[in-house]
Amino acid sequence: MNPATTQAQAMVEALIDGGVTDAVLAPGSRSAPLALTLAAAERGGRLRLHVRIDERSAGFLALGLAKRSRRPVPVVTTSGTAVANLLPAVVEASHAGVPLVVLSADRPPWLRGVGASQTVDQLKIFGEYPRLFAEVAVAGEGAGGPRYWRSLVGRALVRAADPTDPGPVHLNLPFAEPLVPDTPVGEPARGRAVPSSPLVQRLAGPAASPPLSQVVRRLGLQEVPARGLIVAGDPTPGLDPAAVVALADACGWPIIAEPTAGLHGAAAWVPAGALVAAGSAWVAEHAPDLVLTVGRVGLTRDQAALVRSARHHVAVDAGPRWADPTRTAELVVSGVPVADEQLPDVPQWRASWLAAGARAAEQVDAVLDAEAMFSGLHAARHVWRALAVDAQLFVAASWPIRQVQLTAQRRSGLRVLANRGANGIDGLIATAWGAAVAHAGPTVALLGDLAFLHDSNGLLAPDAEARPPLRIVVLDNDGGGIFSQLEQAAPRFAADFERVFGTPHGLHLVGRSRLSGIPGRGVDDLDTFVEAFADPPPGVSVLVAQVADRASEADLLARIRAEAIAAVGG
Ligand SMILES: Cc1ncc(C[n+]2csc(CCOP(=O)(O)OP(=O)(O)O)c2C)c(N)n1
Repeated sequence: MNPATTQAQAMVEALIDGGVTDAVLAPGSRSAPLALTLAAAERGGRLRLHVRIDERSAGFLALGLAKRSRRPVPVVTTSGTAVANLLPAVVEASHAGVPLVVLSADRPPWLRGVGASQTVDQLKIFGEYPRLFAEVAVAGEGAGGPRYWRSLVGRALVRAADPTDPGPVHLNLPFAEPLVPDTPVGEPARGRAVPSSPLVQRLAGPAASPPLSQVVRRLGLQEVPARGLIVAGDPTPGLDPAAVVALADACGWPIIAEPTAGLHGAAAWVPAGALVAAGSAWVAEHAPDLVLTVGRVGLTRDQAALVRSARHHVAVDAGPRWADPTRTAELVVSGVPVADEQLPDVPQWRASWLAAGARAAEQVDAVLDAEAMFSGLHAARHVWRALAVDAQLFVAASWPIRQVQLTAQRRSGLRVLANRGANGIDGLIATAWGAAVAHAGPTVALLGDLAFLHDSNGLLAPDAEARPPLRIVVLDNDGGGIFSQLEQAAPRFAADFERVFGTPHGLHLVGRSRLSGIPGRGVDDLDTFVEAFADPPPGVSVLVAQVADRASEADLLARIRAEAIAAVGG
């Protein structure tokens, strides 16, 4: 089967699974993979297909079908002005809140803007009218495959039919040749032409906290699984950490949390959770039956693998663009579920995760304590331990947040923030300054040296402006340390690594602070760091920790990982 037809089959299968009963089509060549698949589906009695010559009429026909049936109805066109002819129907669908699903075929990107026939700019061609627009990857090697297509179609259907804001959605589908298969297209069938996974569904409207029994029934389960796990990332608006703790405690589930989740004080919180997730053999033996992700997860690849390992995945997110980077969620709920029935009592499940976490955390401490060099991990561990309960920690979303995640111990208090929306290393001093002004206690910002330099103008404030109690701790490893932990650090890239990734600068950061009138101090060993950290000057100040070189830090991390995985039993 050619890739375009495989993709069309997976997408049509997902549409049918998502409740689509009718589809409208206008003829064309680029849309052939979808046209043939829809015709085969109709032959198999799986949907009704309606054909019109004029795309404008096709659009309105689909609108009428969707309006009356209150079900999403796809309209399929070829590329070029065929798509433009759908605008009136899309506008009406947007204003009237009708779930019209536009599937426009397109030429692949390499045939655009070069005078190829019937090729116009179709990206966001309907402007702000659709509730969701996606340019779909060209099918083929590395394009994501059935899981991606099913996830995307599932999202589009859920968004189109969102009870609080229904409306049109637009998927632009570049198809590369060959557009037709050698043999007649078979009818799409679950588990035959394409491997299937459950299609994502959304339960209830915004901010609703559903009963847990309702959630598990929707997954097709008879009872709440004892082997459940919560993986909590950066909280999206409206998510209450206390509700996560209540659910975990009621169900006896452990929690693996990213630092900004606000869950590091919970009894269910697994210390060094990211390292437990890295113990693949241990995780295979303890594969959860249900993973509940809360907010935006995605700090480590091991955590993503853990989410993928679960039999069922429910995402908790109140937003219209819910987080599901693994594209495995079967169900999206807007609020943290509330436990509402008698749950199985399996105390050893949570205990085994907590014990694995304790073993991993012990190794982290043992390796750091035995290490002579002063690293960012040592500094991050100390900052976490030493901050008062009313303090706030603002942490850069690159290596520093991972250093915190690896070394954090269970503790009370301490609000942890980061710019996790886009994980940029820009504007961090000014963001921390703003957060410090809005916070009643002291604030510490933990940044790398590149992040510090990126926003060194953030240190500038006119004389009359407030100086909040803000300590900016710079972990200075002279360049981007995170890159030493990624694939580009492999020896075969050594000739270019420092120039294009590491970007050392050799600058004196204390001097840079003083230039802006901000008191600064530099330290280069743990004891002096501890002593300086305990004694901040009033107002805004900078403490530069000259830590080990980037390669040594990466080596230290690798040793910690290996020791922790061995201790976990992975
Ligand atoms: C605005 C912006 N530019 C580039 C990046 C890509 N990036 C991610 S981490 C990083 C290096 C960060 O270096 P540093 O702040 O010194 O922290 P370290 O990794 O050494 O701890 C870069 C350039 C980004 N996230 N945001």
